[in-house]
Amino acid sequence: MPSLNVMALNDKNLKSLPNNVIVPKYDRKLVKTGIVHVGVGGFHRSHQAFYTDEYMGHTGDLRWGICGVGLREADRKMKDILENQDYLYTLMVKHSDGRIENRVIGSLTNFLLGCDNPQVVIDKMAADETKIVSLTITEAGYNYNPATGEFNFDNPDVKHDLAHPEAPRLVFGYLVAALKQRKEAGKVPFTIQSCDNIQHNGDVTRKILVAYARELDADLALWIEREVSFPNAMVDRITPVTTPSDIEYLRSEIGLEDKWPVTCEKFLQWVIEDRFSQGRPDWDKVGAQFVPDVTPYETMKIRLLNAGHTVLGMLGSLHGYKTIDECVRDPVFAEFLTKFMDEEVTPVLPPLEGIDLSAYKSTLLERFGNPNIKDALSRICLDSSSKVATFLVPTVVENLKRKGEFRLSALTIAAWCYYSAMHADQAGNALEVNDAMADELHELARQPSEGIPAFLTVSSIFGDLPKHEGFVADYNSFVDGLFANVEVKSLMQSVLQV
Ligand code: CS2
Repeated sequence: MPSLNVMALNDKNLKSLPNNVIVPKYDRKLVKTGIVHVGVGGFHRSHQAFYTDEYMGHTGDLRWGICGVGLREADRKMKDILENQDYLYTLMVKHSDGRIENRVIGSLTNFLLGCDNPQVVIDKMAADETKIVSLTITEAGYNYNPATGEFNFDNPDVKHDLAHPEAPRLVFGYLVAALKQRKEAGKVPFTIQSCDNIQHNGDVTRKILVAYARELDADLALWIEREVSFPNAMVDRITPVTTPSDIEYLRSEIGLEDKWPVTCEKFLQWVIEDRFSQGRPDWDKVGAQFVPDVTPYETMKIRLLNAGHTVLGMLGSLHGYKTIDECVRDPVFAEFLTKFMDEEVTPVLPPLEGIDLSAYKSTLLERFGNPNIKDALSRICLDSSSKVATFLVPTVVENLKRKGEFRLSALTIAAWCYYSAMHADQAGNALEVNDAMADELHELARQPSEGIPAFLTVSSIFGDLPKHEGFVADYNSFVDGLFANVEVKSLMQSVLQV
């Protein structure tokens, strides 16, 4: 059999790629850069960059190309790969029946690395052409206390940035420096659009950015508060980590050499508040929704999907499962997830007019069960200190207020305590830990759990939870069980039987 001719991904080869690869429908040379995006990981590339590519192809409105920005040395690999590929990459959409749709995305036009030259990034954000600066910096990147909403000024990088506003390390320094340029030039500001899984992500961004700016320049802080738009949004598309076999599949099965493709599910959703001070792509022409208030959508998504992931991530990891689909194929895990969604989350969700919640929940089970997605629990358990605080604790707090159910959440948090203490599953196999608070949590989780457990006293994550005797009692009994080597699955079964 003749071997497949492998083509490198770049502009020159776009026209000659195999027929089963979808390519941009517009002339990339004509694309202007209207968006600067900080945090070009898998999610940005499967979501906003995809929507924008689709939008430009559908409408021919080419003002909205995206300049990617990475701030840290760790982003250099992405910059180098994208630069070599003329900023093109392949989105591998994995359907649940095994089909893979391969599509080259053309909406990225450039990539700048802040740590190489902060001023270049600041100038790009401040440039007239830039209408939107968008962010996927992860929940942990917001550097705030989810329990109080306050910005963390103790972070050494924040201290550095306040002392060196011309050469910041964190995104807040960049945004404030660029907005300062706009203000001083008498220009209107760009819109700041958060695309992270945080409730009221725009409001949170505004609050912390204004607090940060106030430390540098009170007038600028007032101007930001008054003039800058921070639309809230709900974002959704499950995007697992790219594996070497994804890269190999493209090479050997399709004949395409892409050094960093992105894989994702077919499903996607983007619900956005329509508050953009300098215009925006009509993303609604390609499936996004603009609404006056995104609250019900984001609450539903964060508390069901993201928290559901966390529940499976913690319990599944202890049991020895590796992926989300593996968990939901286990009837005990599937039943546990369903009960968690129905009995702990649903009763405390805000009113959701026009949304069929039962259909949403069954779609979630289907999405989690997609056998081709293989979403690793190690990805789900990354940065758990931010995720538990934003995805799960608000549900527990609401239930405690309303005398609702919380035992499934308590078991999940107990499993996280075990995970943090042992850095291993119940059979002793090492688990990956990737969390800024890992050391602190490791210490606290190992302390004996009589009375108020040390682990729950991290107030930025758990707020007032340790004050609730009922919650603490359940939590302690689960922790005791896990440390006495009662299998996590039998604890789950005992909760399900009640
Ligand atoms: C996941 C999310 O990281 C996580 O814990 O729940 O990345 C999730 O896959 C996305 O929000 C889906 O839209």
